[in-house]
Amino acid sequence: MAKQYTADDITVLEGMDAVRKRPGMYIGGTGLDGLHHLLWEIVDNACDEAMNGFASSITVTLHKDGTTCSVEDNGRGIPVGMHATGRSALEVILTTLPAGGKFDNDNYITSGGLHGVGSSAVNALSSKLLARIKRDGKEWSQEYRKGRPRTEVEEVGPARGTGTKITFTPDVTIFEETQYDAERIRSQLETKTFLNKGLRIVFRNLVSKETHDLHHEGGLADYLSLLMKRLERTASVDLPYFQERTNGIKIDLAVHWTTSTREKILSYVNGIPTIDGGTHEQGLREALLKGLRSFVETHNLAPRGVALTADDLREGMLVILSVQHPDPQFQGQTKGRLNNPDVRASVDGAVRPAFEQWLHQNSSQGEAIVERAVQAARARAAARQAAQQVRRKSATSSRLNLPGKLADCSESNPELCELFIVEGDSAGGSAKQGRDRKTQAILPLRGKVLNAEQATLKRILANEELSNVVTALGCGLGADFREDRLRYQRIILLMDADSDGHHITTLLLTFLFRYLRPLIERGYIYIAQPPLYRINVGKESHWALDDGDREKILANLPARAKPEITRFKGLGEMPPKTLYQTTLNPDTRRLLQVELSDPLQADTTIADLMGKDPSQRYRFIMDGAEQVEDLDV
Ligand code: 28G
Repeated sequence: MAKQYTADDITVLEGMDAVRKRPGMYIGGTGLDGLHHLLWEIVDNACDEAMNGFASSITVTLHKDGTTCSVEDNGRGIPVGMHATGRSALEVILTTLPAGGKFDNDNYITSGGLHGVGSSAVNALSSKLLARIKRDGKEWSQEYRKGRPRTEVEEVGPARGTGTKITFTPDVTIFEETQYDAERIRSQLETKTFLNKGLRIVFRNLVSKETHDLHHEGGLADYLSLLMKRLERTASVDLPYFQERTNGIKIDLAVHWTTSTREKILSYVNGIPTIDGGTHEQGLREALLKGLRSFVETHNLAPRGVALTADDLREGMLVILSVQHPDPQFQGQTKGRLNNPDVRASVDGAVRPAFEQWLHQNSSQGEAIVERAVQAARARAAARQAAQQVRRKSATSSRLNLPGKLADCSESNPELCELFIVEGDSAGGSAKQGRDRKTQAILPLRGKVLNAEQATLKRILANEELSNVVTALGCGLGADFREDRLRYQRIILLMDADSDGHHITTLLLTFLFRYLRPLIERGYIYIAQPPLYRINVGKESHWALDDGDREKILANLPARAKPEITRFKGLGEMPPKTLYQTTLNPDTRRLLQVELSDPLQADTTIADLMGKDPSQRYRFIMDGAEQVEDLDV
């Protein structure tokens, strides 16, 4: 019998059509991100059922076609009984957009207890969706096409247990790409099991016929250990895992103090990464800081002569913080910052007493944290002293005190000036002859560059090469860095294209990272890319950066061409004109801009949030620099 249409049906159709017309508004886009978003919506609902204590296991299946997904939980099962409207709860959940809910409300982030939110959007954007519910000893089934019911809710047989299973196929007419990335699914699911201690998710990939049993009894503590391994960091102190509940929020926390000098907090709210931090991170910082300060006081651990700053106490801290909040408010361009003002005090209030108690029960660990901070404070003080000496020297008469080996440029506006730091006197000579004297300065390095990672600042400044770099730049270093005194806004490392050259580059970057990090952060540091080969064909010259480049160029030459190949053994061998043309001339050279890369971005959940970087950049991962072998001791 034909179904009678009611006003409700019209609303449903309009809602489903609205989603199909503007999918981007509901799931963020129709590319790969949007496609994966469909799956997270359904998975989140299953996780909610688990987090609320009704389900203990979730199975996610990527079917053979690489696009159809199933999610199954063993929770209570979505209710299938009839509403007064003549519609089942199941159908309402799967076909109505939450009014004033998630989709037009900036604040909404996760379902956070609101069941079924988002399933309707998934339904609308699926060419086919099948819901199977087990409840009260029976199994029920309903099928949809593009969000429209194709069948009634039908009883299909008896059932053991309870639960919900949703199988959907993303609509190829909506999505640009419909093949799922299995590794992305696996890693996102694993993050869920870290954030929900004890939760078990089985991921069955029927494309590769692999099954992953994801489960982390230790929750965040396990996550932290994994990160430490990935970062190759070593713990100096580890704080056992904390779990606190206050004012309706739940806080999960794992902390390590590592031997690295960097501080890193990874935070989540309702399982969503808050990459820009927010009030929960503020509260946490305060709690840890005040806790440590009171520990220092009661145990009389304050060092003589140096003050422990907040930065000293937090150096090397690696934290994972996960907060569950019933009504999170997010802020910022990407909604990556938690903004609820009360959370700050709640987190501080919950974490501080727990931390203080731990410190008093584990005072040797506490002392180790303080000892670490004292070392950081001493290093800072030493850096300041040494830098002041350098500055005093250069303040007497800035130009007169420049290193003798520096061939300075005539221009004095730093925005227009470039400094080339060049390996070797002979290359330095060619560069001096070939450069544009108005804007390009050349500083040749002859001796060895010290590995700043393993030397004290005093030794570093006694190293002639590095101290020349510092004086040429004019901006001081460490805590006394003054950007307004910087003499060049482009600093270009020009080394031979061989392993010695790469080694010197790494050593210089290590030094810059440790003592002049703002220069890297501001994008002032570049690496020149001198060619290794010249390939002459008739009157034409091609330049190849490396062997691969050379092969590519040769392959593209006409069959009858007779190329003449010259290999430059070093920059010093290159005629000044050639050096200018290939490496110095701003119109024709290629430079790599150095930028810091956060090793934690290897974490795929965070990588998901970051765009792809189209420009050519040299990502300098500091934790990698510790592997630089020390050639200069
Ligand atoms: C497998 C894929 C995704 C779900 C449930 C369970 C209930 C539910 C879901 O109820 C409507 C609104 C508030 C009661 C709740 C079952 C209470 C009693 C549920 C899922 C009705 C939503 N029995 N499991 N929704 N509530 N799993 N997994 O979506 O009043 S959604």
